[in-house]
Amino acid sequence: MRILFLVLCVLAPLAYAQQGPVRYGYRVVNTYPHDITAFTQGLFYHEGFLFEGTGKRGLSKLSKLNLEDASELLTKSLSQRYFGEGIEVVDDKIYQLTWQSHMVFVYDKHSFDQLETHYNATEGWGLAYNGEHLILSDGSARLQFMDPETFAPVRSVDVTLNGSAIPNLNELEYINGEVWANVWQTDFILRIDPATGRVNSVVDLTGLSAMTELGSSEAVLNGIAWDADTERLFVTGKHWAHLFEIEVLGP
Ligand SMILES: [Ca+2]
Repeated sequence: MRILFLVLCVLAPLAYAQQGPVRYGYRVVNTYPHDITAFTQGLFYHEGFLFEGTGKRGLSKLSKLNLEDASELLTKSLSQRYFGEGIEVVDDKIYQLTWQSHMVFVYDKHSFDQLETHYNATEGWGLAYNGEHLILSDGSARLQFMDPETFAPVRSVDVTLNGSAIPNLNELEYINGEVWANVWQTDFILRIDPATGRVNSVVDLTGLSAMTELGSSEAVLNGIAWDADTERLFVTGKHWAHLFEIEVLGP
């Protein structure tokens, strides 16, 4: 049933992509190790390091990682009852969502000491930051823009492709004025206009998961990180043995 839903909601609109959004391909620039046991739910690159948030109860954590060898420099485990989701940095704070617990944890980015918590009314999936608001996905087609001080929603948009709402927006990244979103259980990243929710273009990462080992049946593309200083784009997946630097190729 879920597969049928995805075909109708995601793949069908993409089939008409030649009349709508541009479809981009990719090239692998570099391959790095990634912990195959990590159920990747949040990913960003900041000041020379990779930060990853993982899910599953009892295995959820926030980690600061060395890109080259995936060694863990700092880690904070969540309590057994929380399922970790998206992460993002704002100034000196790192935010971490939980899936269905409505809890948002805020840590000092240097020590991972917990500073505060916030309430999120919806499920927590992906998180990004546009320099003013945190951008949250909750598994639906909606992106919410949250005040970082209070985590209160300021506005929202529904993401559409050729007029159809695209649900299952998962891990997010804000890149040069666009929101990039993994669509859960697909090989597609949507490039979204944050003002209107319209999908400007699609990055098709078909074939990438075949270039790594997959650690479980839940191993799907999820994790986009942008190094704005050197303009490097990193992607990985849940239970993937590798993280890839990719270059997006024109249609
Ligand atoms: Ca991200």
